Amino acid sequence: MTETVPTRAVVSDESPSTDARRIGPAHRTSHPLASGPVVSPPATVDGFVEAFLAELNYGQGTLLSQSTLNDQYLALARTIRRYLMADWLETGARRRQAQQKTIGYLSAEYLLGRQLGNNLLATNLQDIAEVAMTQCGIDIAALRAQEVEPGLGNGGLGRLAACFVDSLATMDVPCIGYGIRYEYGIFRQTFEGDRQVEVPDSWLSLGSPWEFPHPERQVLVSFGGQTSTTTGEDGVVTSTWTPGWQVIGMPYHYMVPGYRNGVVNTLRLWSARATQAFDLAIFNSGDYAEAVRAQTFAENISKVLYPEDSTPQGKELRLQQQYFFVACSLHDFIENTIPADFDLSRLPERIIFQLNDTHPVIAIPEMMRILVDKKGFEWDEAWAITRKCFAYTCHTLLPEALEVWSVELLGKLLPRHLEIIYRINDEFLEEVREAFPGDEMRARRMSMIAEHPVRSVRMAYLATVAGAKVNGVAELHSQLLRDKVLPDFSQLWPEKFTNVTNGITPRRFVRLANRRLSELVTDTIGDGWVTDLDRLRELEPLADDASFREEFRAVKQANKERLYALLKVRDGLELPREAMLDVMVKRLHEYKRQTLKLLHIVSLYDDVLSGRVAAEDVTPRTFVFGAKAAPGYHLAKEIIFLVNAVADTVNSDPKVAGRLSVAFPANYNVTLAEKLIPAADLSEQISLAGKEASGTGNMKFALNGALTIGTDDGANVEIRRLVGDDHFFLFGMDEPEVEQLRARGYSPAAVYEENARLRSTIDLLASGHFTGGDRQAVGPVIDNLLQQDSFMVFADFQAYLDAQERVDAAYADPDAWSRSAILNVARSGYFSSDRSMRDYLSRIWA
Ligand code: F58
Repeated sequence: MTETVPTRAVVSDESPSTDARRIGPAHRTSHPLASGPVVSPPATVDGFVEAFLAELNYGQGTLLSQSTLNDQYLALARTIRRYLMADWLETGARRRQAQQKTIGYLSAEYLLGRQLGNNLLATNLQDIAEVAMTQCGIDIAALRAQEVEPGLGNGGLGRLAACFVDSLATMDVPCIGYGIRYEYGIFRQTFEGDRQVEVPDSWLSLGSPWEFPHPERQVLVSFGGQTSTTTGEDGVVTSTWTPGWQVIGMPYHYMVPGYRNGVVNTLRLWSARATQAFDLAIFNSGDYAEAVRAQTFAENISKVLYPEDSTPQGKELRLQQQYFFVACSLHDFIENTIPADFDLSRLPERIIFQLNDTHPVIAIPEMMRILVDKKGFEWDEAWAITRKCFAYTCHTLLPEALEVWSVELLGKLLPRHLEIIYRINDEFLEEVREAFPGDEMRARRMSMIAEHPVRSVRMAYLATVAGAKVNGVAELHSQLLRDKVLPDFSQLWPEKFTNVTNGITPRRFVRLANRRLSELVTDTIGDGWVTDLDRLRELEPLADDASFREEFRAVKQANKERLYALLKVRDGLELPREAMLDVMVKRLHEYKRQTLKLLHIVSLYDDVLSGRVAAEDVTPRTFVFGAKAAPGYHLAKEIIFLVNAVADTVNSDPKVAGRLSVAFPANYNVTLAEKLIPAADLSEQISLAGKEASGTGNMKFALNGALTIGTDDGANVEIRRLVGDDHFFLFGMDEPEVEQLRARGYSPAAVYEENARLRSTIDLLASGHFTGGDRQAVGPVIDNLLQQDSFMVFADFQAYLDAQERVDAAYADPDAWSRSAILNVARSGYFSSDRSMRDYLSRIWA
């Protein structure tokens, strides 16, 4: 049975100022239709057309003949929603009844990608919708293109969250994804004069048909103020927090449909609102800016993803965001999701909050505050409960990426939480001293409070101490996390540490993005692979089948042509039809080494310019980059400039025409990834060994039949082991070699002096050849490489070039290449996020 009315009034313990009577439960009617079930429109073309026109007429308030493309897109989205609604309500009701353990996925990012195609796929309505739209005289492709993807994430971490919630719905596991509904997601990247310019991403401006605001579930969140302690007659000291200011968290619900299984889970994203829209008295006095000051201040909290944090205000805003969304989420689960009379000492039976990196870690002291200050638990019991309610996933190996918050800021914004952290830390350090008597250095190393350069809280340590489990995201990463990042903790609690190798959803990244390959695979082995990706193994024997290889190559070629047609319209790029497509797409970061890829291109070009190699002997290649640089990361932006400058020169030089082309389409995002990845021949995964936690792009490429050129890093290690050495181009130092070189003393200048090819490549770049003679324009990147090269680009340069020669040789034999590509697909089933979820369920959430 489904319910159509809310069952409970939902206001916070500290009631928001909104009139509670108006957001309480409705009067329950006794009308026989009131308790459902909700009926979906018929899954027929006529049923679809009727529902669509109803949405257009009654939802958008327009006639088909008068409607704009956007009207039609919104009506189509709402039509698909209708088909999901009954399942959504039913899943919710079932979950409330079953009272199973729920996964509360706490993530500051969800990089969802477009919803329309995914939801049509999940409901199996693709064909019906297409015919229905044609009957209405509408090209469904134009409506798909109208959707602006919600870019509520930065990169792999955010996309991983989106893949995980997809898999959990497909596996019918209760999960609520909690996060922030940023008004502006990751910036839209444009290039001006080859330089990155960031434009706000107003993804909501044309309407957002996939979200459902729920003002009746709003929550009040407090900040600032001070704490005071009182000692009761029994001698028990209690702390009281008197906050300085508050904001309202307003939830928006999004459907997370499983793949054709009738399950729809919920993603609940919070938007910040002021407790008072404006001050009427000040407004009437004529000071309009001052009258809305408080509102602007409050609403800034969910305004943008990753506000620039180089200023103190920016830092504070980030901490506000983090506390805001976890406070809302914990409150939502404890007060509004589990029954009102639930015995909270049994909370770990009902919830495990998975901390997606350190951004939500402030949830730990918040849970303690709720249990001790609000619910009256003794500290020790509250701590025992809290330790079972959280698990922590780390996504980095870069020490500078481990978040810390200054004690000053935390104390100002969340004074009670700081007290709680201090007590957790004191008790934890006691435990350390007991386990390692006399080892005071160890206790200091393990303290959650760092003393230098400023007194700060190490959020990863707090998460490790409180978390029931701590995991890395690929085998190598988990090992380095244990041995290098958190060695003291893994000695103390070896059983706490585990690995779950990342995965990706085959629904979006194969079935949806690569329809041609999906059809070929389904025609060959049936469609079971979509939810059981290991079945791709059945393709292995087909690698030796010439006609299958032929079909496989035709799929790749068609995907390339689809990409080139898109890039022509989207970016004005003309790319040759017949060339190896060599792709490097990921966040721009020095450790990922986009510069190494750039040096490869420049060296090939230099070979031709200098006459060392005849142009006819160069394997035709098209290099595609996609990357955004964090707005405050200056060197990364210089690298983008240089890639664009090289692209301009190479593309317009007749000496390499038809041989080398470089494309850098702006604004790489999920939508573009879905077109690029299925077209790629070669996947570039060339981070310095020991720096990439896992990578997930690497998995997407392998599953779509690209071969990888990569270092022994992150999940590359597992990809290579599974697909086989012969079908993966490994190069460069491994992690121990990197460490040895660093210990010996690494001098990039010495490598430059010794390697003539490197010298020639760098000299050509430095000469200003690519920047209209301007040598200064290349200075920042070249100087950094020559003088620092923190990620050892020069050290791996020669090995990389050698491996690229092996790539060329392999590509010259289309049959052998296709065989390898097919084996990559067949052997990559392990990288389904369904498998990752099974691993989380058995190793962490059990
Ligand atoms: C990524 N992290 C890792 N962080 O780099 C990648 O290896 C891994 O596969 C992926 O997580 C999923 O586990 C990542 O995307 C960020 O975007 C940070 C967010 C906070 C600011 C700094 C970047």
